[in-house]
Amino acid sequence: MVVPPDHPRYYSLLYRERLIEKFKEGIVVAQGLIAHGRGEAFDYILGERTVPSALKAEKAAAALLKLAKRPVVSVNGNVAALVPRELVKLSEALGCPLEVNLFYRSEERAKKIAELLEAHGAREVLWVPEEELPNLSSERRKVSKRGIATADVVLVALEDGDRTEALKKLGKKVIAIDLNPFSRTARSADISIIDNVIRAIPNIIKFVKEISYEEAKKVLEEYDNSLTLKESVKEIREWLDKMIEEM
Ligand code: PTJ
Repeated sequence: MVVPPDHPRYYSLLYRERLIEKFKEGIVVAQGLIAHGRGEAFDYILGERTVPSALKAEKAAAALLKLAKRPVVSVNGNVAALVPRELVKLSEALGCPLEVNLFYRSEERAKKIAELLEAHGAREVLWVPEEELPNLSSERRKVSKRGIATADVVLVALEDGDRTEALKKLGKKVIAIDLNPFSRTARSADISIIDNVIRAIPNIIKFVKEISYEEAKKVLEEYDNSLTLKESVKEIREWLDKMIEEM
């Protein structure tokens, strides 16, 4: 379907079309369409914008990624469909690999996602797992030796809480992008970005390019994830109060 550019919900409809297209191509799973709907609902009550607390978390994420020795960006079906070019730009800015890691894993699907990222210019996409994470029974346990298995910082988006907890048990730092501030992922990550991946990834790229090593250290020293997470819920409350006043 061609989305009319003057439609008031143009971008929302455009991203839906993109997900459906990638669903038909076998990149996104049907469950991913449902997950996107939940994300849209949270985005709506955030005002479909990057709230101040999310921007703070995005800067902290850029700082942590910049200071990491072996960062890696984990990619699932939805993220690959929504922001393939931006994922490639982020991996280039950090000089780190992209790793396909799927909850509903099949080799065919993992390969298709890697090919999509390569078609957008990715130089290194890890998609053949050689190892398994302990403390995790889902397909997400399958990881690459040169990627998540040996990474010190892992960026994940649209995740289940189990893997975040398993990664943390291994001593890795986890940055999670999730529109739901109440999710287990958001509550267990080291840095929780309550924002749409569509806005979050470009913001992180911008901060990675701008921030110096000295500033990165300072940003992390001052950053408090639990406080930032609480602020995001307060920002939802303020937005809803504003909506009530306008009714
Ligand atoms: O591609 P696969 O096989 O790895 O499967 C991917 C899905 C998304 C199906 C899988 O990870 C899943 O089931 O995720 P959940 O448990 O539904 O969690 C998804 C979370 O992401 C929810 O908390 C949503 O609110 C949130 N979310 C949805 N869309 C976005 C989002 N967060 C940020 N940006 C979005 N665009």
